[in-house]
Amino acid sequence: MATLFISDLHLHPSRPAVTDCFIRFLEESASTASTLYILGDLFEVWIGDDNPDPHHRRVISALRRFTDAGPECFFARGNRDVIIGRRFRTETGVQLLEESTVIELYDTRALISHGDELCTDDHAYQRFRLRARNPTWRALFLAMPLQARNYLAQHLRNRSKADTALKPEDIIDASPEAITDAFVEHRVSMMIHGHTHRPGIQNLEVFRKPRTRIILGDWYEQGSVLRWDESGYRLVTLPISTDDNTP
Ligand SMILES: [Mn+2]
Repeated sequence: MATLFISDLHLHPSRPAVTDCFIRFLEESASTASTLYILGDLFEVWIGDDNPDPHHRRVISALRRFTDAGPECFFARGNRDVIIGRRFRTETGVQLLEESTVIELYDTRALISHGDELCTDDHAYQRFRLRARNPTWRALFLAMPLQARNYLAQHLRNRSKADTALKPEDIIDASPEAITDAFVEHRVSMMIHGHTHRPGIQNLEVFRKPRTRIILGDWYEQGSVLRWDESGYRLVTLPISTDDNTP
């Protein structure tokens, strides 16, 4: 059985083919995966678990069918879906993770996170990040009527360049110092994260020890999955059908 990692799907009603690809991926993985880690930005925007948007409800139902079928599913919030909460957890059966989590897989200690905390050179973004993760700010936002939250979320997306970015070059990359610090602080030889939309597997040496950094890809042009089983780990891509009439 495989352990799967995904991030940065940015699911949105305007891109139904990506949502179809994700739901197909869940259906196919339900019998072949033991665990799925979703490392943030599953949704393009999340204004609260009480949003009745049919697109979101469809994704929630698909996740529920997946967890009911057997695999465990863990979710680390990204900057787009940072306020996902308890109701989402109950409805989907996924387990919510802290911002950074250390897991052990095939004798490897791995740090998993969304990855935005590593982009310390982007000061404006880090200020936004602190506010969005502040419980008081979150409670105030969630107390607003849905329509007002929708409006505010649109406004924030339009205003912040980093937040509307669809291409890797628009997102400031992780800082080398933050990467080194994270390896040392968490005493891990591996880290897995998304957010930067620059997929790849990097073999590094940090304080004379070999370390591996795996960056997950986004789901704009194709699906991107890290698959890890007894035979090792690899990044694989999934086709997104652009023909909506495909049966
Ligand atoms: Mn992100």
